[in-house]
Amino acid sequence: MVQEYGLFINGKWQKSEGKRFETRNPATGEVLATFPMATAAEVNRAVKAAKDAFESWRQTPAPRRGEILLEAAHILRRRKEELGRIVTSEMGKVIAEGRGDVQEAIDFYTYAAGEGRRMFGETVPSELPNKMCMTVRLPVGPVGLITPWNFPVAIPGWKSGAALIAGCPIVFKPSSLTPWCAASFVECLDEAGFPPGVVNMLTGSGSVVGDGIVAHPDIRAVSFTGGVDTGRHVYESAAKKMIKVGLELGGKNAIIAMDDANVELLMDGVMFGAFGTAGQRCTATSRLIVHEKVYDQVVDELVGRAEKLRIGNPIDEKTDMGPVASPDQEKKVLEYIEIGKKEGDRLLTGGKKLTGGAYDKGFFIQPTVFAVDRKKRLAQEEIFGPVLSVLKAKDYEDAAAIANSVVYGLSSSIYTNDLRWAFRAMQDLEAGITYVNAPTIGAEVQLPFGGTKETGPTDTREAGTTALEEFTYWKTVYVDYSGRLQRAQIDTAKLVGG
Ligand code: TXE
Repeated sequence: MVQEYGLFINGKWQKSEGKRFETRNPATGEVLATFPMATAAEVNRAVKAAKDAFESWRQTPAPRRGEILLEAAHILRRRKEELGRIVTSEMGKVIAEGRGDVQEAIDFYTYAAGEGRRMFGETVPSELPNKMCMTVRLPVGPVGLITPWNFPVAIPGWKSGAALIAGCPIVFKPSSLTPWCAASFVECLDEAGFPPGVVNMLTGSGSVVGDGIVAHPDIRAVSFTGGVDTGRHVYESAAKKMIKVGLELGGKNAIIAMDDANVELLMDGVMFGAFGTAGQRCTATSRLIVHEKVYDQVVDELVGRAEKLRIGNPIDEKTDMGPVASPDQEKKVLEYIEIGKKEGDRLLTGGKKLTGGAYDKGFFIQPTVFAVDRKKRLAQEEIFGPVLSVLKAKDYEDAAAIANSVVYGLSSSIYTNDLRWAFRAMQDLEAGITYVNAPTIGAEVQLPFGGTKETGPTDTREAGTTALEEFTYWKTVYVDYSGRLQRAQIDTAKLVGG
């Protein structure tokens, strides 16, 4: 029996008036569960529940909110193996990464729980006597969280952890490819004891549910991760209401390999960065920019390593790379492979859909490597699949110029043992993240995560100490205990004898 889920509104799983859709395993085609397409009226109901819950949630002391988050982290830990398997079954990443996806949510909830006892503001001296000045963070109100399929527990974990500790009730819409992961995550939040209305989840279409949440007058901030076109649309819609928007929209991340790089270490990093999660991470290594002196050696090793990867069912511990997540993803990646061939890029290995036997049931694509010229589409556009473009550079300056020649700016990396190049990369690469001697993936939750250029506006950052920015505003407070009117800028002149 395939499980049938409802919508989670006001602390209860509820039946929907909407049509139903099913979610499938991208490795086997098996139907996993069915979900409702929420209607516009149900969007309104969820937002109303969040709005009604706001008053008491904002007044719940932040350390108390933190205790519920910590409880959620414990529940997620208890269910980690089960949730990891759900991630792998529904999204297709290998099981070690499925567990990692859940671990990221556990880590962030643990971190965010502690934030409930910090949430630092500032106290600063006043220019007048017997007067105190400080800043405090306040929650913006009910917020919308719209998430993609590639980190189906981790990204909802980041967004909801920050919103909830800040004091904002959430209306959460997951990707229609991974609603089972989202529902299982929400079950954990429900068990942790968030009051009714504080957590709401709606499944359904981008146009009805996504747009409906963003445009709703009572939604006071939106956090979105997904494609650039959708992100731009969300940004425009939110701008009309003058609300805060956090956007994380992908990348075209590069590793620079200098001529002194440790090639073994580089290969380990490139394999994980380019083919981990079948290349479907916003931080995936999509370009490898190699110093001309080591180019031939690196390309040889790379092809050998890529051809050794074991492709198969991601639930099998021995599998190195699973399928891509959906027929649309498969189509898009295969189209890019054709574009590469048509534009004259040199196919070094891979380039085909895997067929025969169990492969016929899923969306398996060979790990693919192209030698690419810097202006070609494969060197410029996000592919979001197991396709790596290798480019040749004359020296560090040339490599950095190639790295920066794309519209995105999420992650970046350099492999070198020369301090000069490492420090130059830290300052020169136009990206929100730079790794030294590690691949472009591997974010830790206690540090900010986000990008520049078309990856998204730089004023918000998920995770880390900056996570609260998306969901809070600063209130400046002046307390005058002098017992008389003191005029800033006017009475201060007297203090200096004016
Ligand atoms: O993303 P969408 P998709 C990139 C990647 C991928 C492409 C498309 O290149 O191939 O985007 O993926 C919701 N208003 N990334 O189609 O459509 C939608 O239901 C509000 C990079 O999955 O952007 C889902 O919940 N919301 C990325 C979410 O937006 C709307 C990760 C993302 O879906 C909406 C994923 C609307 N009008 C894909 N329409 C990354 N940065 O890592 C859709 N949605």
